[in-house]
Amino acid sequence: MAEIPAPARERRVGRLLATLIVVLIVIGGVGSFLIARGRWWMLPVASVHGVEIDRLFNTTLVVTGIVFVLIHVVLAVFVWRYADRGTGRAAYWHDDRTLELTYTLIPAAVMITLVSMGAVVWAQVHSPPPPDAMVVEARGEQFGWLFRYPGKDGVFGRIDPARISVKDNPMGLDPADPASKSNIVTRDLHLVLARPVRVRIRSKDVIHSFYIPAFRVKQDAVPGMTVEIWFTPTREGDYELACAQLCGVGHYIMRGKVKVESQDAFDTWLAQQSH
Ligand SMILES: [Cu+2]
Repeated sequence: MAEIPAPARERRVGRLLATLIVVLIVIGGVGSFLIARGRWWMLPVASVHGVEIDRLFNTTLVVTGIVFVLIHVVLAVFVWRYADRGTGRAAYWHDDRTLELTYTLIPAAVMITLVSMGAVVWAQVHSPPPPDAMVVEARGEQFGWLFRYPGKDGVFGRIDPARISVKDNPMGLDPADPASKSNIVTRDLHLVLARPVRVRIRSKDVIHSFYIPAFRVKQDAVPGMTVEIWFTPTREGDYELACAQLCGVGHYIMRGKVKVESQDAFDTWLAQQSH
């Protein structure tokens, strides 16, 4: 058998290695996607807005996924097909108007479509809350969450940071304000099923972030500001509130409990909370 010339042998080894790499990448990509979906995928959605956000997320993932695969297939085909055989010269030209317009306009159209879809959902999420929404305040601190319900009169009393006392007055309610009397301060967040809720988010010290993964809700809590968000829980149950902003050594324990329940159960619970 005639010996294979060196360049041809190298090419064959190169192609074998390329095939191996492509196969490994495909196995690794598909495998890790499946494992991630089973283990670390997003929690089942439990809010009205969350459904739209998930749809947007999946659309973006599919579109960018297709582009990613296509580009790498084209790259692999070119490496394979046009590998240097030790003969000839590479072609060179510039100024190809059609090509340049194509690779500019198509990605621009795709990006503008995705961004517009995102803007629509963003506008929904940040639209004014329905008038019948209940109101609750959430305050982050190093390291935990505190909630305040306005009580019967529906008014939040004045807060005075100088009055904050861990034991007696963690929220810093000002007793001089009559509206403070009916305010109810709690350690857990209870919400009513299918009832929109407006959350006034504040911080006592540094920047925290109010994050309830199951509701697809995430909003920074900024000291000196009250930031409002609203959403509507759609499933009864217990959920987790996390801080999504690295806020200090105890960041990891900033875990709050959220319970979504019927209006009756909520009223009973609220009545049991001390003022
Ligand atoms: Cu925090």
